[in-house]
Amino acid sequence: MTEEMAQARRLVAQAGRIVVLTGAGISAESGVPTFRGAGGLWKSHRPEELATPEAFARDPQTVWEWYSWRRGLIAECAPNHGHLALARLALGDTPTTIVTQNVDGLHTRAAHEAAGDTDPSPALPVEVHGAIDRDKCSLCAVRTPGATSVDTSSHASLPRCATCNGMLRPDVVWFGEALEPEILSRAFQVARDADLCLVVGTSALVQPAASVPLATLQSGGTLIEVNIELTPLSAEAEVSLLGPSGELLPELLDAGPAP
Ligand code: BV8
Ligand code: ZN
Repeated sequence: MTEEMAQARRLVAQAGRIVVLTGAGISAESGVPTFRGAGGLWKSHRPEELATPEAFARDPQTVWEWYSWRRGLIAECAPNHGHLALARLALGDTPTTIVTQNVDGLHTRAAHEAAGDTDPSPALPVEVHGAIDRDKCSLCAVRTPGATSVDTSSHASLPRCATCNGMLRPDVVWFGEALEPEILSRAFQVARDADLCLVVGTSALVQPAASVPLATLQSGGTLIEVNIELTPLSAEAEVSLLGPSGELLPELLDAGPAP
């Protein structure tokens, strides 16, 4: 065990209240492409181009094709050892809240898997950017479960709201759109109340999510980062564990008492 890992395990053991912020990197080992890594580009479109209300207004068919492709891909994926180690932590004795930027639903599936027939709710994530497997009406905002594959063959075939016939969209937060106020304030509240923040698999470039760990720092807490490379938050981290989260999180969180 490296000295960094031993130190990080001591910090976890001593923590009174933990917040975790995750990004696309935690789902990479499950086969979900990250935004900035290889596979982030779709048909030469950058995610920031497609994940906007402007793109949807301009060309809903292409945006729906992208989300239908991602839904199909995510449906073939499963939570990995990183998701499961975090779920076990949150189901354990130290109060822990998982805040995620991911819309893939893998933290939720890990919570149910790790909880078995006990209550999974302590491990259910705060999804600050929404969930890809839900639809929301772009007119009346009614939310409904989303179809894994959407017929994008014509504009007329795109999904419509059963309540007002408005165009349905994925229930995710697009660039330039505000996050749900109560979800955002919950994310920052648990970060302020935590004395340890685990930052896992995020490039920490998208706001306001990237500021969640700073709320823990500002209230006197400590950061541990897990990533395959250094990020803008590395300088703020007490310990940066460099490597795949699917391997490092079980080592950090599972095995026996800290040395
Ligand atoms: C808003 C849902 C205002 C959709 C997403 C200039 C400066 C500051 C901010 C802005 C600015 N210009 C614009 C903004 C605001 C903008 C923003 O931050 N833009 C960035 C690009 C500069 N933010 C917004 O628009 C937000 N809204 O500001 O509204 C407002 C306020 C009031 C009223 C009206 C409006 C909304 C942002 C949310 C957008 N939606 N997702 C969808 O998914 O389709 S963001 C999306 O991108 C993800 O959810 C995530 O947040 C982000 C991607 O980041 P990561 O998850 O970190 O992924 P990435 O690929 O970048 O990095 C992966 C990391 O993992 C890497 O570090 C890699 O090394 C690591 N890794 C890889 N493999 C592994 C690994 N680590 C460990 N193990 C591995 N195996
Ligand atoms: Zn509607």
